[in-house]
Amino acid sequence: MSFPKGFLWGGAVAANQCEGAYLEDGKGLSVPDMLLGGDVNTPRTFLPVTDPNAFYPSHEAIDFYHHYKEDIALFAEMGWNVFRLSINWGRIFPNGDDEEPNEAGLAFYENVFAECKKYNIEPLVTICHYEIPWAIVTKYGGFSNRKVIDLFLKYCEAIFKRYKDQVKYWLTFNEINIACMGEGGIGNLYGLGIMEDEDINATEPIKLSALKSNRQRTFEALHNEFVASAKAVMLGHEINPDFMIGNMICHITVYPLTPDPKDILACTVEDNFKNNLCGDVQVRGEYPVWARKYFLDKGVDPFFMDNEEDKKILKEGTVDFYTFSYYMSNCVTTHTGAETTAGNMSHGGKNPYLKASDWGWQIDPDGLEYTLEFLADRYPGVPLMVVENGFGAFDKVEEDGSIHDPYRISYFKSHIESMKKACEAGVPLIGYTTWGPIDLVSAGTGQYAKRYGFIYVDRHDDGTGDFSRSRKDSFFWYKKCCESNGEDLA
Ligand code: BGP
Repeated sequence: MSFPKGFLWGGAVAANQCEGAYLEDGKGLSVPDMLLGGDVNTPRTFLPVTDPNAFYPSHEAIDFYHHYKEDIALFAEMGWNVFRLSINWGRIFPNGDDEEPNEAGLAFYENVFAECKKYNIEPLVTICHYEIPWAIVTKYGGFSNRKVIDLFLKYCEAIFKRYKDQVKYWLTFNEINIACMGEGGIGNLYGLGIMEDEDINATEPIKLSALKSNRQRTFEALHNEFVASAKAVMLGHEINPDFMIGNMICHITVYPLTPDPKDILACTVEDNFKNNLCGDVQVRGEYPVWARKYFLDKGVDPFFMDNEEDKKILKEGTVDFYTFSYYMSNCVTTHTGAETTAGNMSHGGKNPYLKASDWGWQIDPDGLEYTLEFLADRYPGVPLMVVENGFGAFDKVEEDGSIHDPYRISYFKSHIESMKKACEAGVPLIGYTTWGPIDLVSAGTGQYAKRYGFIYVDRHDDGTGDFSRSRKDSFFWYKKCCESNGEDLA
């Protein structure tokens, strides 16, 4: 028996990358609504005012807001039993600190969950997927302000209560460790809702990588998010003890580039800091033993680690399961002159044994097996779930409308085979949601052209397209996979 009975098969999206309708039914602006598109060579930029002449991809995205019935029917046709989606915080609390939640926003997701139920698809809901309300950025300074913990909990309370009989699986913050990637910038804005005043008031587009950041503020804010996440877990369990509430880590698997012991040490430091720090706090309920020194080495005063009340909260609010995104791996070296390559929210060392996508993301299915087995050892007994994995590529529509995407099928096949080996080795893997089962806006580049879907959407970076949906070859392949519980991968 490879995949256990009841294994969850499906796909994952984020509200801001698929819904569109960015101001409809009372929704307020959120961070991605301020971002322009880029491409593989042109970084995405931030423009703090919505310029009527600029193209903001999240404003219409793929218009899931008006197509959700059709889309969920297609998901059901593939044989899914889970659908990961996020609630856009700004639909529920348009200004982040409103007295009452916005009824139209609550009703929208209620309808979406009802539609899932129709097909016996279990929703897996990310509470905050890079879509912090813009007013929380400008008025409160994002999670660097402790008041935002309470605003987040008020939002959690509204959705936990409203959907307590419709949703069982929840994730608190998408890729919470993005704060540990790169030097502030993108992590600060996407993950923590922090921008320095000078950037907020800018009148020209700013590259996300050029956003100013302050490390001390970043890690204080990350700590506040840990506290918010732990409190949300406790609150959720009070509202419905059957809730399963997990974390979500952007797992960038790393290898030493050479057997030089200095590379091994450097790789361990990188792995600990980028991948393990957040997971340890959320699963074990305390900072790992090396955290204090890591912070000090980075010039961060870790006073927040000694807050006795917070320590108690972190210990009580540990997650019920550990989830992560896995796209690629990178190498780490202390040697100069090594080649680098692009990756998910970060750059890393190029691996001479691996090929990469057109966006430079290295394809490493063995790394997924390695990662699953590593996590099962690190967090014994904690159920694991791969909640993002996928292949962004240019697709070509043939004259007869068909789309042949063998590269995508091959990517998924090899990664699912790796998961199967991990399950056979005893890893408690409970489910798998591919990233972008339907084409959507890329988080990193803001492109439509970087397509992930089994379902093609007629929408393009120049703003053309009629939003119509069609099935790619991979649609039929994934359908066989889901329907056979991962056995038929031919
Ligand atoms: C993850 C994000 C997703 C998603 C994915 C693919 O980091 O959680 O939101 O977008 O990466 O990245 P991209 O869209 O940049 O190709």
